[in-house]
Amino acid sequence: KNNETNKKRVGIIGSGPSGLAQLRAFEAAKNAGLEVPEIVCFEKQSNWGGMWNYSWRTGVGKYGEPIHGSMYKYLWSNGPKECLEFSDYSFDEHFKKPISSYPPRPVLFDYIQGRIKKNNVRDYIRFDTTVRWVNFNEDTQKFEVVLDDLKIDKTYTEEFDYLIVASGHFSTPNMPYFKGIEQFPGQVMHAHDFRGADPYKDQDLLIVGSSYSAEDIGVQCYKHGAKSVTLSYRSNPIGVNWPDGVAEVPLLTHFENNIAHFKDGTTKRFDAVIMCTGYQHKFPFLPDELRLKTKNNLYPNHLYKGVFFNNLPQLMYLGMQDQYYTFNMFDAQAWVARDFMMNRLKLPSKAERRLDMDKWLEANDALQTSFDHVDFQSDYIKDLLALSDYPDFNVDKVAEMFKEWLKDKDENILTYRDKTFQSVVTGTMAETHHTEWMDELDDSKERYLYQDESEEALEET
Ligand code: FAD
Ligand code: NA0
Repeated sequence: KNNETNKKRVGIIGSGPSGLAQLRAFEAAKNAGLEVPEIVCFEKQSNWGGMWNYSWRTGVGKYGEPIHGSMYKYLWSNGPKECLEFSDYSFDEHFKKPISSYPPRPVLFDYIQGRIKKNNVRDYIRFDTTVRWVNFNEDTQKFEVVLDDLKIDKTYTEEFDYLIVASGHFSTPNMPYFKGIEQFPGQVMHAHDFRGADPYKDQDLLIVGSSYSAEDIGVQCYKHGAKSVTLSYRSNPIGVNWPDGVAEVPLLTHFENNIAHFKDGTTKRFDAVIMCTGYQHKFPFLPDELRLKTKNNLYPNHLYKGVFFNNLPQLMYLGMQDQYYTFNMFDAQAWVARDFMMNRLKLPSKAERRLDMDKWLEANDALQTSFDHVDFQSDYIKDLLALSDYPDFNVDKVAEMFKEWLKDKDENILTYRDKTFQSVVTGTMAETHHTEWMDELDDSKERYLYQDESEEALEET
């Protein structure tokens, strides 16, 4: 009994892939017979999965909270699934058969849930609960977390010894202003509110930005029948071979009614504008001294090993980096965080941690090409893997796959999702999907997983 009351308490904010990785890490320790702390995970949505839990809503949710989701219909993985595979739960184990390398959102959502559905992990999560504020009490050395139970409209406070921030950072739009935009007669929105290409059929669409959202939303709108797609870049164009109907132009300078003017002096009329201008790291529930302040980059400052807040390592952040690696990186981070919380990993002094971060920040500053970025994040993953018993995987091979992927996109942005890769976890070669991506307009799990079988069955009868 006494032992129970002395148990350390861990609070986790968010049950997206990062928060779920933390729950899984503790579950793995528990299954190995170790005593784990008391864990509570808070999730403001009604279900887990974070970004992968698609919401048709935009603006605010049914309880008036800002909608977290930025994903949309017809979203297919933008990198090979072999680059994000959990090394403790393979795609083979989940789907029981090889699948293609670029599954649609519902299929990856299903995969994320597979390994945790087997245990009672759901019991640790309080859904429809928003973390409203956090205070660190210097006297007790505990976090006082103010929570809103949205369902019954009740505010309460709980204390934790450790706090994990896994609230994501692709949810709060960075929305620039362009002169004359207030007079633009068509729809102007941020990628965060984009829910699918259908409204842009037969329209002339302007997209501002030159990163993943711009590329993917542009290609999707082209695929689903936009009349034209114009991508406007600030620093560098995406620079792939675009099909007829898609073009890249320099930065938008201003609007005159429905005419956009660009830096090179050209103009074009548009029906709608989508700002694919990135997101802000936003933690409205954290006070100044605990808040991570960073832009989207591969090594946010002040996080030792990319996880521990250097001024107060009992505060940990997961998944705050820009991401080549995703699910497997969150796992590697969560395992390290777990070992610290279970006294299996000792951290060096604050000054030593500072030196380590400086080394990484310096390397980060020197990066130039996308290949350099891949290598940097691969080195970071290797560094993490050496610190815990998260099952090792061949990071160099994954890095090669990322580079293949970058080349494939350069070669043909419309067909790269038809390529296949080999798993570093099981050695399984991916299947070719039954329909080429450009012709596949249905992204449901049922069609993705079963259409080929039912077609085969039909042919046999
Ligand atoms: P999230 O998935 O964002 O989850 C954070 C969770 O925290 C959410 O459930 C949220 O509701 C909860 N939360 C936030 N604030 C609070 C609060 N105050 N109180 C309680 N709960 C809170 N990655 C890939 O690997 N492949 C892809 O194809 C891919 N496509 C993407 C497409 C889009 C449009 C976007 C935006 C991202 C994409 N990503 C992709 C990256 C994606 O961010 C990661 O895969 C992953 O979802 C990050 O996990 P996370 O748990 O860190 O954050
Ligand atoms: P993201 O593309 O939403 O991906 C997030 C972009 O915005 C940069 O091109 C930047 O230009 C531009 N930008 C910012 N401010 C601007 C301004 N004032 N004027 C013009 N352009 C501006 O965001 P970022 O941060 O990558 O790029 C911002 C995440 O979502 C990614 O991690 C990605 O993995 C994920 N995602 C995945 C998919 C799929 O898997 C689809 C969409 C998004 P500059 O000048 O700074 O280069 C299918």
